[in-house]
Amino acid sequence: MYHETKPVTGDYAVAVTTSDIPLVEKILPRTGVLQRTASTGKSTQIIAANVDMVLIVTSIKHPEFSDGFVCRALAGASWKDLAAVIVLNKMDLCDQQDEVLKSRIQATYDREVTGYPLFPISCITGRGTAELLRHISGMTVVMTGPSGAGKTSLVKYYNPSLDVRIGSLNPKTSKGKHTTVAARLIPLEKNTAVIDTPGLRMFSIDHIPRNDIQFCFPEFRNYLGECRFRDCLHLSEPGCAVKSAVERGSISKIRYGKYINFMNEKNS
Ligand SMILES: Nc1nc2c(ncn2[C@@H]2O[C@H](COP(=O)(O)OP(=O)(O)OP(=O)(O)O)[C@@H](O)[C@H]2O)c(=O)[nH]1
Ligand SMILES: [Mg+2]
Ligand SMILES: [Zn+2]
Repeated sequence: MYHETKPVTGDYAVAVTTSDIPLVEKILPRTGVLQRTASTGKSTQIIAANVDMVLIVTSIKHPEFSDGFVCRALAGASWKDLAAVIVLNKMDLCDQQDEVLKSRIQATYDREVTGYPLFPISCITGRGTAELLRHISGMTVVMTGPSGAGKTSLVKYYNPSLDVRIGSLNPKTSKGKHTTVAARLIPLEKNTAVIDTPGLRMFSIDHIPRNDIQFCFPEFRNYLGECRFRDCLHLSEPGCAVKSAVERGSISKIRYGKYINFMNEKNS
């Protein structure tokens, strides 16, 4: 049966099931949509629909942590009013030296600073996985992250009987090999479901209008409206309350730096 909208993972649909292959008749209205700009840069791609939360799955190393990826994905979630958490996987690979980076990441993103819960976990030792499962209990969540961060390993950890492919990393680059090729919803216990998705090279946010980027940084919200100019974009305007907060250390310099990058990209 013909319908204009293509179903995406997480959709609810009305389907006719009189034959072996169900025919989708109608896709029900979507809530909680995670989007990014497609790699062609031309259209917006829906990663998953009807989700309650986004898990940004990353690692400190193998692959290396990227503030750019995390800030883009956080902005993408925030723009669609989706709650997000940062999952720092592969903590078993971290030694004393990596603790410095872990503390820095915590200081940049953690709940008190930026408003995002951060879960250091390991799919090998199980560290932090029970806390994360409690946090997503009863929800449908979508995972996004770079290839090789361990998204599929995490669903496999929660549901060991699952038939899924886990890929090795490229030994030279420590990046993944884009093992997962399609998004898939995996039911876990107690009305909880996780959507596993293919790893991304970049979480592109070209679809967010330039003037809206400021609203995608929740830690800016207390200061918006306090700038000298009503149309302040918090770049180099005098009397900017956001910039003062950065200078006082109330907003992370790294996060503000990403804001500037995103704004500059939209100029070019
Ligand atoms: N040491 C360690 N390795 C892990 C952990 N989690 C996953 N891995 C390894 O990381 C590699 C990539 O895991 P995947 O689960 O396929 O990663 P992915 O994020 O699903 O990758 P894509 O499907 O390509 O996006 C595999 O070799 C896993 O065994 C972990 O907590 N610790
Ligand atoms: Mg995968
Ligand atoms: Zn300002």
